[in-house]
Amino acid sequence: MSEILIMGNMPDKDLSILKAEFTVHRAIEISNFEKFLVEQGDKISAVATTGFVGLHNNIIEKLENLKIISSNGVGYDSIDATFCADRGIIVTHTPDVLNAEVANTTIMLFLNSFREFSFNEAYLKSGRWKLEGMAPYSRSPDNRIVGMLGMGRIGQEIASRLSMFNPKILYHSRSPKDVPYTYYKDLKTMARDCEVLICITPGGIKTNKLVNEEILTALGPTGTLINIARGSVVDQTALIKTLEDGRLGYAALDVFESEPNVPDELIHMSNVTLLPHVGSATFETRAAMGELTLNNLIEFKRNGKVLTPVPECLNLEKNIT
Ligand code: 8YV
Repeated sequence: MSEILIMGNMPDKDLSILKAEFTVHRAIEISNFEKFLVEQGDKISAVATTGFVGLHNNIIEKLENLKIISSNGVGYDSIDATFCADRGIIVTHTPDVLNAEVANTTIMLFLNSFREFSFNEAYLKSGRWKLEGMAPYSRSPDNRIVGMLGMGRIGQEIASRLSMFNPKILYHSRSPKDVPYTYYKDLKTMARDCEVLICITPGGIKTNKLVNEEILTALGPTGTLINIARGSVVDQTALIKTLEDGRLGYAALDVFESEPNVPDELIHMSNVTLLPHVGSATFETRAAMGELTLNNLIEFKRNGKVLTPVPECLNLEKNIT
């Protein structure tokens, strides 16, 4: 029976499905992981991991017979997919099944920024309504100019769900897409022209700190930054600085530079909405992501095929199948 190494947590139900197909080793149950890698690393042909946990190159190097890494999550910036492809290791992820949920979370961040639900709820619960009278007005989410950094599958779902607020949608990506929105080749120009900048682009070296001080300043004192992508896409120090000195108006964030650490400066700002990386975190969507993670492993074991390889491993899959 093939042997699999599971990194991070996995629901019991998924674990028993894997146990029927593989001999399972769980990293969290291995007391001396280094010793395990030396003594048993060559037996491992598959790894199940998550976007949070990833898999370091120095572990991959020790798994000499590794063939597949199945990662739970659409983002796989915690795995060096090019390094894996060069070694003939196929990496899979879980695209599409979370598009709707992540788009819903983005709409929640968008609405909370404009209508200030968190503030209003605290206003009621702390008794201020009774003491001070009606809460102050907030801004309408309707008819805004929204700039999207990224127009992939989730970006398109966000744009479509935003349509009920009658926005004008602009987008920046490496090349124009077949979508009915206005393309901007230059991110700074788009930041200057929009009121809300939504980040939904993959993390990794290519997008590291793409949203820097210059972009945040261009977004401006009444502008709103929404980050539902990866903390690494935004320069967090510049974000705090521009929010503090009023060069940027508002921020709504689901992701941070060094999770689960969130700077106190952000926590104490009233013009900021913060979520603990819950973009896709519903029972339903996490179940679908878990199922796809397992199905990639099982298909590969039974038929030598995978369902959702990452782009870097597409050619590899053609050679396998
Ligand atoms: C998950 C995510 O929380 O899919 C992603 O890329 O950011 C999230 O939906 C995470 O990857 C699960 O490990």
